[in-house]
Amino acid sequence: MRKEIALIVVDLQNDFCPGGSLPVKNGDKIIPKINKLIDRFTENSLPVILTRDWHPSDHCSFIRNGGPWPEHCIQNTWGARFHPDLKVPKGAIIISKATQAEKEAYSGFDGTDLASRLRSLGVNKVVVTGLATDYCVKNTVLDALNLGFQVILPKDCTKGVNVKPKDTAEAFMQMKKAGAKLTYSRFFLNEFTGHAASSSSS
Ligand code: VGL
Ligand code: ZN
Repeated sequence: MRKEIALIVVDLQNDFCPGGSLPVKNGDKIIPKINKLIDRFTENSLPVILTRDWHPSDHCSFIRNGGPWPEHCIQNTWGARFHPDLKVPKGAIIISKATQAEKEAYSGFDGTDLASRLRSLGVNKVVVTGLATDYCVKNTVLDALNLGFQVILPKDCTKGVNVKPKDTAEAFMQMKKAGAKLTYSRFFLNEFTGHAASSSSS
């Protein structure tokens, strides 16, 4: 079976959820919906990619070093772990990003081998979910489009930080303008059933 579509779950880590150091309001509420997507991709032997923010303890994005953010997602700490409710499947591909002290990287493609991993799996379309809509999700989606991948974005499977109140709404508009297909996970899953059925019968 060709694996033309992959699921990308961006940064669903403890520090970005309530109780973490850089919490996205209701960030954990999207997890059950993402788990449903993970189940469907796994059942159909389709790739599931999890990105994680994976900073050294002296990362440049931290306020202490002149950056905009409190310390978060420090390598091998509780805050950097995936949220315990997330059903990380066996065989998931884990992509660590922003691993160098002096370099910020919001996109899962920035400084990683994500694009070549996807291409070698025959993937040309990605479904992007996770945190945060207005930072790492947005940058991952825009890079994916620039790299020639089609992008589906289920709006109910992502949440934003909203440093400014309209940031998430603006991020959705920007991603749509750039060519992402915005939808909701229930609509996507309905179409996906057809996709999976037709590819297994051919
Ligand atoms: C993120 C702020 C800082 C994100 C990562 O995952 O959206 N936001 N580092
Ligand atoms: Zn970060």
